[in-house]
Amino acid sequence: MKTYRIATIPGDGIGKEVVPAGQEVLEALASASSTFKFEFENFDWGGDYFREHGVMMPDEGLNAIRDKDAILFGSAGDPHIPDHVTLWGLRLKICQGFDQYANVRPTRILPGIDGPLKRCGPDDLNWVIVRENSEGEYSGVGGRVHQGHPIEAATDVSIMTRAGVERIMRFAFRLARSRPRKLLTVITKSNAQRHAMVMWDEIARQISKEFPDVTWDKELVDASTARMINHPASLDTIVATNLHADILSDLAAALAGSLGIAPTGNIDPEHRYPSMFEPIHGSAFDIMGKGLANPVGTFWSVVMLLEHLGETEAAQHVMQAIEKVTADKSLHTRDLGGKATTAEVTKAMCSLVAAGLQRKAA
Ligand code: NAD
Ligand code: K
Ligand code: MN
Repeated sequence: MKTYRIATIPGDGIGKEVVPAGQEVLEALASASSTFKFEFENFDWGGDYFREHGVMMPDEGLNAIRDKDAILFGSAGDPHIPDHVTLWGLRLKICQGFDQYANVRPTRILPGIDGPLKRCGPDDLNWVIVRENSEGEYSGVGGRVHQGHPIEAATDVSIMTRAGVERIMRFAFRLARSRPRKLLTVITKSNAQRHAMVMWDEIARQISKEFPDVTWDKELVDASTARMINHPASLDTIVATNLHADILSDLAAALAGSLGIAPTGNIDPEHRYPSMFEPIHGSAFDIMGKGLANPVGTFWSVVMLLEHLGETEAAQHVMQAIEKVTADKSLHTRDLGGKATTAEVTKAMCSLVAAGLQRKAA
């Protein structure tokens, strides 16, 4: 029996509601499996930890989770602490500390969910957005001078390296090749950003030569927002910079029905460090502590975690259970127009997951 060691980091807000829900699903899965189990360790990092210790996570925190097989994360963001402090002090510290340079965001319309687009069914919207997750606009380099004075100036420098762009392009082309349509759209803004983005385009062209079986095109980021809405079926795999993909993937999640459903993986494709899986949403201050959080984004993140561990069959089981849950409107939370609570959805999900495996074993 294999044991996977999982770090859970709920963080703040509804992260504290959806991560335990995701853990319950993994426990239900393990209880019905004869080939693997999980060993969880929970880390109480986040806003409360900050109030007590002055930091979002301890300095030696990365060492405490370095030898885990994967991390299940909730959200960093507290109503009483500036967002840049919570983000850089926790989530980005882990992403950058473990060089999780590929952020992968699958998007599709699940059964039972009505997206806002007319005439757009499940077959018309099936994307994976690859976000560069280690540099670019979120490099953290910059500063402010003459703070508060009329002559104040501030910079956030976007740094792109050849090595950084080459590895994310190669990752995206490889992912596109693994999908049936073998189609990649490279998002750019090289008309206005005439240095780094021009290099980005050149590297895309260069790497494409390694993947002659992948069809690819290039699109300016502003135009791509319109394309996502007007011609969703023309897209499949998408690669974009840290900032552009951050924005496009929230749009993608909304087009697929709700921010509460969308998952993501912060992945170290070389498996040098643990990868981290999380719903794409944040702390959702407006609904926290009320049992209204949709846990489906976390369940889907659990699917990605299982895929990353190589547990493909278990991942498929959990995905099938998710699709049964979303197909049942009585299990829709308020963001989907329903009345179900986080706990009700989680309970239904756990019994489906356990039952599915038992049937398989019988
Ligand atoms: P948000 O994702 O927290 O919320 C946006 C809207 O979507 C809210 O109306 C919220 O109620 C709704 N929503 C989000 N997730 C939902 C779910 N699972 N079920 C039902 N409704 C859901 O984004 P925000 O309001 O911009 O940010 C709030 C805080 O979260 C900020 O501090 C921000 O920095 C942080 N944040 C963190 C992450 C992360 O840790 N990865 C990501 C985004 C935002
Ligand atoms: K999150
Ligand atoms: Mn975001």
